[in-house]
Amino acid sequence: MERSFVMIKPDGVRRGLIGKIVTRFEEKGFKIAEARLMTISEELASVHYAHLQSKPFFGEIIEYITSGPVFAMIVEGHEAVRNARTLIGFTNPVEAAAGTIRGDFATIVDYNVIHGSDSVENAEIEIKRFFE
Ligand code: DAT
Ligand code: MG
Repeated sequence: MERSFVMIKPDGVRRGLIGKIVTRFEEKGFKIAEARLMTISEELASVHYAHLQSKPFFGEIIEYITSGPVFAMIVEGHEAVRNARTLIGFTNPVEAAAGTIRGDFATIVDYNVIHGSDSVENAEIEIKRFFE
């Protein structure tokens, strides 16, 4: 069964959305294989967002993702990576359809509530990074 790495970001945890978001994954048909509440170090954050290092908002996303606990999950299911991305919605909540997690729970790209791996290869890397 395919696996993806999903993480409810600090604003989602602060706003009390863990239950609602986990429910969406369960209702869609995913198995929650592992989950943990954790605080990300600046070092881990910089590795996770290394692909955005040259962006002007890099400093802000590091500050944001380390600002409080995140809820990290390994979700399992058929085409888990692509199905999770569909459930999560487009990066910018303005473009995310209603019914998606970002479409329903976020308004601004800086605080878009949740992360999901963008490829099977990256999912395995991120699972190792956050769970081993
Ligand atoms: P995604 O999270 O949909 O995979 P990404 O990997 O391109 O998108 O970017 C990672 C995160 O960085 C994204 O969830 C929110 C933040 N981000 C992306 N573009 C941004 C922008 N233009 N301004 C502020 N934050 C941004
Ligand atoms: Mg990404």
